[in-house]
Amino acid sequence: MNESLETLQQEVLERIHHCNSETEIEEVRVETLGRGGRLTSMLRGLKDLPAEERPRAGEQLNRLRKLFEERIEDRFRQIKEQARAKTLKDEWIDITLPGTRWERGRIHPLTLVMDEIIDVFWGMGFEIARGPDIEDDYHNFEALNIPQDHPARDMQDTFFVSNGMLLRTHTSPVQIRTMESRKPPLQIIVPGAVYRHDDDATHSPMFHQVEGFMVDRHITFADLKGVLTHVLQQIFSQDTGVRFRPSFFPFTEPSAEIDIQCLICGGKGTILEGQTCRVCKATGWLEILGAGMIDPEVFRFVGYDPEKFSGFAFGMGVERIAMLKYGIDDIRLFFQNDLRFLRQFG
Ligand code: FA5
Repeated sequence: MNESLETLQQEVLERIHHCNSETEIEEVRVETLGRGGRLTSMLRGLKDLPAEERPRAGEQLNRLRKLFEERIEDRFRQIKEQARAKTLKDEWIDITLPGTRWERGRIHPLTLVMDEIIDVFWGMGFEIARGPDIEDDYHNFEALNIPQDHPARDMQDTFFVSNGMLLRTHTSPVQIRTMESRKPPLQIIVPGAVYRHDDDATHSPMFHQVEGFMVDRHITFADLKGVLTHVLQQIFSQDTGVRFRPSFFPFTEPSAEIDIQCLICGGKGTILEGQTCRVCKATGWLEILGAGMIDPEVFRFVGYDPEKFSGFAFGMGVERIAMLKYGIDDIRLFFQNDLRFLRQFG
């Protein structure tokens, strides 16, 4: 017994000493002190010993149990401490380092201007309507009185998709879609993206328009002038020069183009040291709007009686307005996502 106790003590202490994880130490504990453990079995065997040997053997076995329990607990604590020290070392954080600065996003200048335009019209009681960016030929051209092979189609270089579908070249098709499904009186604006095969300092292949139209009995060109003058004076300032020029659109008669005095060169046509103004191309004016009285032909397409109803419509270029408002001389800046540019707004 003495010898086997000594061997047991040696073996178990050795194993405890070499344990490197909580799992390993738990294994040793179960194998030694658990229900079927080696020491537990020996304790159970006490009853089979001759009565005179029992007290001494019992004392030795209990001493061993106490020793094992203490050592297991010590080793367990050591392993935990080592693990904690390793975590602290591996996950060390220098709390004196400056934190990461999260930059606050800003609203894109075009969104700012778009929201401002919408606000002005909203204040005048206009509703907002939307339509698809991928349009059919009928709504983008035909119903706007631009038949196949009509030279007016050349006014807007079109991106065709397939099967007669195209990227809408203007927001005017939403006039048709709205009038097809609703009856006058109507007072609507249509903000949205439009697409044309155009690309230079004042033309972008994707740009934004706000379409607007008002249809009722007795709407006149004076209403058109009144609404647009008020809107432009709200967006710019009361003293900004606005001019209406006769023009042509197949879907309005009479038609006008509306220019605003170039705010980049102050209407002079030249900037610093006599350099030609790139934005207004030395004219002192920049076209921002097309407008007119809705052509009776368009009313016929949507089933309105042109004898009863009249209306005006307009389409304004949002980028052009933003360029004038913020003094930007190249439309492409809006789409380059250069943070140095975008940080200046909002
Ligand atoms: C039209 O698109 C007509 N649908 C507007 C209209 C609506 C007239 C209702 C009558 C009644 P226009 O092609 O002129 O018209 O374009 C309107 C405005 O969009 C222009 O005044 C200009 O400000 C802007 N624009 C046109 N092409 C571009 C372009 N490539 N990039 C940026 N802005 C543009």
